[in-house]
Amino acid sequence: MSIIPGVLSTFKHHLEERRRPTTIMSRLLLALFFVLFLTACSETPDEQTTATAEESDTQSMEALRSASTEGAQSYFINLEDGATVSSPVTVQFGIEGMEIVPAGTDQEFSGHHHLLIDIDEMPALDMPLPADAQHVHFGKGQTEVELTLEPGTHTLQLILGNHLHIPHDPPVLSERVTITVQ
Ligand SMILES: [Cu+2]
Repeated sequence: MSIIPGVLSTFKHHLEERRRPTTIMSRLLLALFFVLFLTACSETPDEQTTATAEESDTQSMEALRSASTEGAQSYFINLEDGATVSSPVTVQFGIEGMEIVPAGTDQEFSGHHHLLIDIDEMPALDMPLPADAQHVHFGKGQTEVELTLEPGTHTLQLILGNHLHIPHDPPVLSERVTITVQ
């Protein structure tokens, strides 16, 4: 009965179609769900199944990264490591080897700037960068910001993100500069 495998594979295909997330947000929610799920039941006998789920999820996020050009880097145009500045300070972003485009523009070798403020540990490079006061997105393609900082020592670093805010492969980073705000 050769019709049965055909029907089964059609059915399986249908299931896979249904399971495929349609938007990035649902992929992210799915990723978050898997992380929580894995944390909750990492000791269960179901380990084989969950490991497979984690693997395929990692692959799908990995596939959303974009390639960078060789030697591409970002840099601070008007800030040097060790500089003393007054707040608010205008910080200008430079880029070499890549093009700056607004977020959402899926174009080869391009992206938008993100400023990491006082970040000690680099965020995950295979996921969208967090968005908060310490991970600032410049999704309109801006190349400078007027930054208000508390007096004291601060670190600043640029990282480029692709159309989905995911760092490139390899990541396009600036030097991490330490500045003193008077
Ligand atoms: Cu972004």
